[in-house]
Parts: sequence; C-alpha cells; structure tokens
Amino acid sequence: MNFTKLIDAFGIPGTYIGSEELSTGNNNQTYRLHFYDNGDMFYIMQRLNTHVFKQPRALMDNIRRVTEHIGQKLKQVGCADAHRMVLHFLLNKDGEPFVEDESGFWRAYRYVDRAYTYDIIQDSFCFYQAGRAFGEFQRHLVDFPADTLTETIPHFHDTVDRMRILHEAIENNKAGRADSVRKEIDFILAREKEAGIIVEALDSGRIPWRVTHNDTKINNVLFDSQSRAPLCVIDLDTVMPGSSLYDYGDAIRSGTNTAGEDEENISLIHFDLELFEKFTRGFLETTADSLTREETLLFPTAARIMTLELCARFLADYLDGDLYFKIKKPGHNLIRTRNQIELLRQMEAATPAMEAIIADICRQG
Ligand code: GN1
Ligand code: MG
Repeated sequence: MNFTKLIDAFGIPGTYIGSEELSTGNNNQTYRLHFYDNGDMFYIMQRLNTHVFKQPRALMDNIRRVTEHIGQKLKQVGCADAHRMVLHFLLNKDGEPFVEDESGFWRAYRYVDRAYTYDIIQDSFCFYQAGRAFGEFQRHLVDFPADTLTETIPHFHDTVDRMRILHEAIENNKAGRADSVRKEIDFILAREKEAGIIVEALDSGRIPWRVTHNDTKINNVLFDSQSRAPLCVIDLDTVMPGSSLYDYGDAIRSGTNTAGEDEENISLIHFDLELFEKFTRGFLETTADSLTREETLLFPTAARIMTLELCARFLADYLDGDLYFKIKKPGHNLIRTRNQIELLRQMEAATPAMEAIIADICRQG
C-alpha cells in the first residue's frame, strides 16, 4: 500500500518509515504508520468500509464533535495525559477529518502508544476497568445533545428491525443455507417478543435517548501498558443517539464470554458471573448519577437482548452468503451464531443471579 498521497493530504510531519496492517475489527481496513520526527511517531490510517458506513462524512462529523467534547472535558479537569485519553483525528488541508480519493474514504488519528487491548478478558479487574471506561464515556457525553448527531446507521440496535431482517434473510435464502440451520432459526425466533423491550422503552419515553458508543466490544477499550488503567474508548464509528443499555448490554455480551465470540467448541463457552459483577460495578460507579432506575433494572434484559441481536445478525449474514461481517473461515458466521446462542442460553439460566448481583451493588452504592 502506498500512503504517500494520504500522508501529504493529512500533513503528517516527519519521515515516513513504513506501515503494517492491523487485523482488528470486522469492518474497516486499518494500518499503523511509523514516522520519525525527533523520535518514533505512529499514526493509524484507516479505510472506512463504505458498504457498512454509508454516510462517512456524517460519521466523521459525529466522531469529531464527540471527541472534541470529551477533549474539552478532560482539559477542564486538568488531565495531564489528555492526548492519550481521547482519540485525536488529523485534519486535511480543508480542515476536514478525512480524505476521500479513488482508493476510498480515509481517516487518520494519532496512535496511542504504550497501550494494549484485550480480545478476551484476562482477569476480572480489567473488566471492572472496562466498565468504568465505558461508563466514563457516557458520563462525559451526558450533556451532549444526542439529537444533533446523525443516525449514521439507521436502526443499528433496533432489535425489532434486526428480527425483520432475519425473517427476510430466511425467506430469500440467498445462499441456500436455510434448511441446514432450522434449529438456530427456531431458537432465535422463539425469543422475538423479548427483542423489542429496549426499543419500546425508548419509544415510549420510559428510558432516555443518550449519546452512546454502540459497539462496546471489550477490544474497544485501550489500557495503559504500565498502570493497566483504562485510557480511552476507541472505534467510534457507531457513536450515535441510542440507549445506555446498548452499551452496557453489548459489553456484557462480549466480555463475559470466556471463550470469545469466535470459539467453535461450544463446551468452552462460559457466561462468567464474576465478570458480569465486575463490569456492572465499574459501569454503575461511573454512571450512577445519570442513569435512571428503569435503565438499571433493565441491565439483565439488555445483556440478553444484545446477545440475541448478534445471534440474529450473524445468522442473517450467514443466510445471505456472508456479505457483512468479515469471515476468516467457511461457516464462520454460523460458528458465531451458535456461540452466541449458547451464551444466551446460559444468560437466561443466570438471570435471577444477575438480578441479585445488581440489587446488591445498588444497595451498597
Ligand atoms: C462489528 O468491526 P467490529 O468488530 O468493531 C459490528 C458490531 C458487532 C461486532 C461483532 C458497525 O464490530 O456491531 O457487535 O462486529 N460493527 C458494525 O463482532 O456492524
Ligand atoms: Mg466497530
């Protein structure tokens, strides 16, 4: 990949040394660029998947405004490490946070050094920290007017709509796979009624719209290599108006599964209640003054609904012939579907335990 024109367009200073592709994320193409400018400097250069993100300019506008808002909050409290606690996007010569050319839609940001991410949780303390990081993100944005952000992927977590899309995929049966996955289809459709709970609560005004991250996979938190404290939340493509329950629920879905969502061996999948407790504690500690009681009561439901949503999305993509999620092997989306079904099964069995844990944390708080 030749980055010369992009480097110039973003005005990156220093001598370009080289690049490596990073294989993170299911959507975008990501490179780390190495420069020398009185020392080593690294930047992330990313080509947006415009099949998934159909409004890239609006998406970058959302990200820019949200990161600037957080940056200002950090400044106000005199945070010394502010440049590592929120992503800094580079601007092109016209002051826009992207460059669009014949090779695609690109953005660049300063690479946060001395930091790492987890694909699978290593210990419960780090998941507690992740809960604090996602909670902090919400807290910083509590005064940001959610309705000024563009809904760049309409109906992203509208789980009722996700079910409709699954029905459509079953009917169209594009890849001819529907008959082989009847068991999985039945499992998901049997839970169709529960799928609407968060959407209905938002629509009826029982819970508020907020600015949410909407992709709170555990590998979207950066940790400091030395202190192991969380630095910032990354992958801001889906920052949009949403429910705090989407962020909470998706983090629980992705972080409490001790085997990760790509594990094929069902017997290794384990919904870990200790991890559940730790994340919930961290999230509540940082959001307690802004979350409503109604939202907190819906935490276990949110964990199940977000898992159900991913069951439906992975299966619909499998039925369509794997058009949306990057796959690394044949049947990968079916593997992910079965994995999430098993996780959901275990969450259902553990729901009374989840409720008791939340009640306990709230009593102590
Ligand atoms: C996608 O690309 P990545 O891994 O950040 C997806 C999420 C899913 C996730 C499942 C925009 O996220 O919604 O939860 O895969 N992002 C989008 O692995 O669809
Ligand atoms: Mg993402």
